Amino acid sequence: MLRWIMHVDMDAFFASVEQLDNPSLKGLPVIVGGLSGRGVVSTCSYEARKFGVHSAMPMHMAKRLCPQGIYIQGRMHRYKEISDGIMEIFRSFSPLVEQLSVDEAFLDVTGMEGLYPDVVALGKAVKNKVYEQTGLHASVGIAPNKFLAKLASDLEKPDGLVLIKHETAAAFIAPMPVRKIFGIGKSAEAMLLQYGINTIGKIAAADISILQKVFGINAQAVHNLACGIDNRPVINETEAKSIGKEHTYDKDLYEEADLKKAVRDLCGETGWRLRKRKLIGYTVTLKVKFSSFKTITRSITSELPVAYDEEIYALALKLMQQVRFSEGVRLLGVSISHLESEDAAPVLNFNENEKIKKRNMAVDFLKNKFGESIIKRG
Ligand code: TTP
Ligand code: MG
Repeated sequence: MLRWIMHVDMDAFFASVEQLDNPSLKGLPVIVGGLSGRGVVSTCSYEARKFGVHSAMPMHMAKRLCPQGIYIQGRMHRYKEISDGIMEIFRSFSPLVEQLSVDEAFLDVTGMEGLYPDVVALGKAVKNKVYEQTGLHASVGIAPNKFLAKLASDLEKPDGLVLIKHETAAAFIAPMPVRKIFGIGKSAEAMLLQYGINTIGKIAAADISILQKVFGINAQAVHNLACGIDNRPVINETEAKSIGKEHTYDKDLYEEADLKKAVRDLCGETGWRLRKRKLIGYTVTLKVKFSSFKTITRSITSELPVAYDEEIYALALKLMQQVRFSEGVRLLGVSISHLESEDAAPVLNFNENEKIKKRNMAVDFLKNKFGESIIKRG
């Protein structure tokens, strides 16, 4: 059956909320993030992007690029509050809503366009309602599937609305660079270039045997995406499922090296549990309980699905940078949520981490056989 999938993503979300709560900041380069020494940029307003500032950039670098910027410490609970309201609005348009992160979701709106002049009018109605009820702008992509809808919502940001039609989808994406495909990174891009493949259209036209050399067992999945085909359903997440592991330490941890090693071990145990259930996840959460029993959690959502220890650890490290370790740590926890079946993900980080995959498989084999305490990364 032909579907209509909508992807909605808020524009410069955290920064827009700051401008909403303090209208004198409208039109100014607003940068939101951690303001401590090792802080990074969470996001910035489009005015600040002109200076080259972007998400995940160290704060000190942003300050160099944009000294006149207005720097604001993030207020997660406020963003979460607004996010909840936005998700509620989405649910008023469709019963099938899959929240991807704090500011984006997929809506399966198949059939609902019948209530409007056309599906674009439905997209406009969603944007308008979000704006009326929150004062914030969203960008919308409407397409036959998740892959195309997400790609579309990004094309005319901010305040964008892009429709990709069923009949023209393949032709529409054909001239785009290969990196637009979920999961194609720098090294896959370089390998493809060796075969003269530099656009999505050329992947679609390529011999599957060539794609196998680059993508291994994921060749068919990549080929499908390049042809505009993606059958993943929109999954209504009614319960917040997560998998993880936490540990209370005999002695409080103080040293950075000890903390990192502990987090790394927890990532290994989380990854193993995830892979045992044949799942992948998008959001990694780090929990820290300090000597004073003060407890905090920090989360990060990855664009790509993660399943391997190293991928989980890389995200957990980013989260560690957002935490001020000013006292001892009693407990650490790592968990992963926004889970999907391994098969539901279009492609994992393939290629880039063929080696990582083999290493994880070897570790899993031993853990499955002898129990999870048998092996920890050196
Ligand atoms: P995004 O939707 O990726 O970014 P954005 O909404 O700020 O900007 P736009 O969509 O218009 O390009 O992420 C949503 C929020 O998630 C963002 O406002 C801040 C947070 N975030 C981080 O904290 N760290 C990150 O590295 C990224 C990418 C986002
Ligand atoms: Mg956004």
